[in-house]
This record gives sequence, structure tokens and C-alpha cells, in this order.
Amino acid sequence: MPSMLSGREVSFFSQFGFVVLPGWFSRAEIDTIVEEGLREIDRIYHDRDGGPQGKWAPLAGHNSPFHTSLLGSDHFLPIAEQLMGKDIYGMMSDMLMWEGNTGWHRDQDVPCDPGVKFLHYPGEKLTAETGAVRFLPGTHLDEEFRRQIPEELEEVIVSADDFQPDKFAATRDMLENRMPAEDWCLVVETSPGDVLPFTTPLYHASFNGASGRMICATMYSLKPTTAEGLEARRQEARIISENHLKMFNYPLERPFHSNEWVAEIQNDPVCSHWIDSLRKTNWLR
Ligand SMILES: O=C(O)CCC(=O)C(=O)O
Repeated sequence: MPSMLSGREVSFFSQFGFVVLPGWFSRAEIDTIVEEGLREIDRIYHDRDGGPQGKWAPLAGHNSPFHTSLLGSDHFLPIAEQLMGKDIYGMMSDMLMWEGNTGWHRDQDVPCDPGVKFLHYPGEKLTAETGAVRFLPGTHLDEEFRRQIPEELEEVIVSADDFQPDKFAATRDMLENRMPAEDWCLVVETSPGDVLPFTTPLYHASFNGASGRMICATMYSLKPTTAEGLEARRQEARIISENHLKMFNYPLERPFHSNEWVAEIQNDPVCSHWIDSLRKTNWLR
């Protein structure tokens, strides 16, 4: 069982839309994350180029057991439930080798029920100058789906270590005093092993990263409870699928989840209900 979040971390996530888990992975785990992810990217792209934004690999199956296990009870699931409640389903882990900037965006292409994404960068230390992630704290609570973001934002820079227990309260107070985030953004500098769970409506971006910057994530979503919510998720699955082709030249016919993963999850007493949500939202193909 992973160590759970403290009450103050959970309320930080509700207020600002993200939280930081410094040094979550060990050195051996980081090596495995890189090795499994690169192997799968090689498998997918051995006979094709990546797209303008790089290469993408979904990691749900026996070829990438560690990434696959991150979705489950021994890793991020209990924390995702702490942050989002129990009515969530696991979607997948993935890895990108990213080219260029990631402009400001929410991780939702349409308004829909939120999810949580556990983001981590296993390749290198990322600073404000070399592609560290930026957040617009609190924007997950916007009433309008589209927000005008000024081209120039003041950068408030922190590091993942500013979220260690002894510094957490000072970091939170600093952010609270600066809210709302209208003309500034928060840059979180990270080292391999740090993990950043954030809720999918939160605006985030990254600039000036090196070519082939490795981005890993494990994702969960709230189950849609209405017909409109389900349709929004289906629409999003269509957009994501088109983007995977356009941005990463990902082969459209290749499923995101392996058959053996589906069979395993179907028989798992904790996770079997995910399959129904994945099928209904057209995420499982
Ligand atoms: O590092 C980045 O480019 C930001 C990551 C991101 O945009 C995402 O995972 O959705």
C-alpha cells in the first residue's frame, strides 16, 4: 500500500488543482520506468516516424508491467480515490517523447467530468528554462471552459522539494497570498522520481524543453453519471484518437490496452468495473 496523502495535501489539491509528491519513485523504479517506456516506443515506431509533437506509447499490458501496475492498488489508485472519490475508473499509463512546447491547455478537450493525472518526468531534472511544468493554480474551478491567458505571465518558481513536509505550509501560504492566478503562473521544477497529480481541468503548459523530453502519466476519470457526461467523454475519446495520429503518428488501428490486460482487469475484484466505463466511453477499442 503506498503512503497516503495528508489532509492538508488533499485540501491543497482541491484548492489549487494539483499537488506534488517529491521523490516518490526510487532510482531503481525510475530506471524501470525509462526502460519499459522506451522499449514500448521502439516497438511501436520501429517502422514509422513519430509525428510533429513526438512519439507516444500507451502502457497497459505485459510489455510494460511496472507502468501497468502504477494504475492499481499498490501504487496510485488509493491516492486517486483520496483525491477524486471512489467513483473513478483507471484509464492507462503512458509515455511521450515530446517535441516542442506544450501550450496552455486543460487535459480535457471538451467540458466533461474531471479526472486526475499523475504526471512524472523520468528523464532529467527540469527547470523553468528547460521544460518544467507550469500550472495556473485554481483554474480547474473556472466556470467558463475557455479562458483567455495573457501571452506574458510572471513566473513564480518553486521546486518539488518545496512540497516536502517541512516546507509545505510555507509554499501553500505563498500561493494563497498570490491567488488568483491571472497574470502569473507557477513553475514546478522537478527531478526524476517526483510525481505531480493534477486534475484534468487545470490549465498547464511547458516551454523550452529539450527534444525528446520524456513525459509519463497515469490517468483516472470520474465515471460519467449522465447521458450528456457520457457523450462528452465519447467525443473526447474521438478527439484524442485523432490527435494521436496528427501529433504523434500513432497507428490508429493499434489498441491502447492489450487483451491480456483487459482479461486481467475483468477478473480483478477491485478494478473489474473499469472495463464497463472504458468500453462505454470508447476508450477501450
Ligand atoms: O510537460 C508538459 O509538456 C506538460 C504535460 C502535459 O501537458 C500533459 O501531460 O498533459
